Amino acid sequence: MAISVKLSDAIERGEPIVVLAGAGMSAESGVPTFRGDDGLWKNYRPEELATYSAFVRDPKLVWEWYNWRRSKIKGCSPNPAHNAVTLLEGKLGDKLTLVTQNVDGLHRDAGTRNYLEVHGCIWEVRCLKCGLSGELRDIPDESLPPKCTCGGLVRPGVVWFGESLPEHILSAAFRASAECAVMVVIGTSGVVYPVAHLPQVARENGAHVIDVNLERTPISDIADEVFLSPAGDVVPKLFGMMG
Ligand code: BV8
Ligand code: ZN
Repeated sequence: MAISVKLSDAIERGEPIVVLAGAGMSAESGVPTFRGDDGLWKNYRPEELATYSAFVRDPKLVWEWYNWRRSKIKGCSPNPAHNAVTLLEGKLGDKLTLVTQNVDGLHRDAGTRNYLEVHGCIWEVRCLKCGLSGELRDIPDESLPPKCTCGGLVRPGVVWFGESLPEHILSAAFRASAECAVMVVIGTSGVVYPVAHLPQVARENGAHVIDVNLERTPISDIADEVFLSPAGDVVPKLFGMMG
């Protein structure tokens, strides 16, 4: 039984669909969200740690926070919401655009092949000096902050507050949002810009906007349909798949 006729019709007709994912997508996998009561930010203010100036001021502290976060994510696996997106990609191919604010890498673990990681990836690193980037092997706390072979300081491959998002990724996300028939927003509080603007872009271009969250957010107010339920429960049903 279709719980969103508009979405089911769009999937059947192979119309372009955008899925916009936030931390709530990974919550049931055990990844702490940013602003929930177990939120990552609860112990720290974003300005303290997720900014370039914080990193330059105290790279070891910032690296310890990212090491802690990676240790929490390492034990997490994709949940039915991630798996449903992978199945939908199998059905829609490049008609599906997944825009994720999450840096946890769980969409990749779920087998989703194409996605726009607008805030980067916690498993990637980049050298401040030579720009060399790559995957992260485990870095023992005692050897933090890691140094590149060129001697430069290595940073987490994520977008910090006050940093611009990668231009080609951001423009692809805006373009997909402006061209989609339906946007499904999953688990975001809609406070971080410029990504929080995407549902408005979709709506202004005539898309049907669906919001999945545990609570209402500013995005709920502009959505055509709001499902206040856990993503792992609702998303498979929304995409017409069980479990
Ligand atoms: C930019 C990577 C141009 C790092 C992140 C003042 C000074 C400087 C900048 C600004 C400023 N005022 C505004 C700005 C712009 C700023 C911004 O928006 N700030 C906000 C806080 C006001 N944005 C930026 O700086 C961006 N860059 O604008 O560049 C510029 C340049 C210079 C100066 C100005 C502008 C860069 C933003 C990227 C920051 N990096 N992450 C890292 O991870 O360490 S953001 C971080 O928040 C994560 O990526 C996260 O994804 C993102 C958004 O949070 P959510 O995903 O929504 O998560 P949250 O916990 O908030 O919500 C979870 C939701 O899920 C909740 O609603 C909950 O109810 C729901 N939920 C929970 N469980 C479930 C569920 N839903 C369903 N099922 C469940 N089971
Ligand atoms: Zn280097």
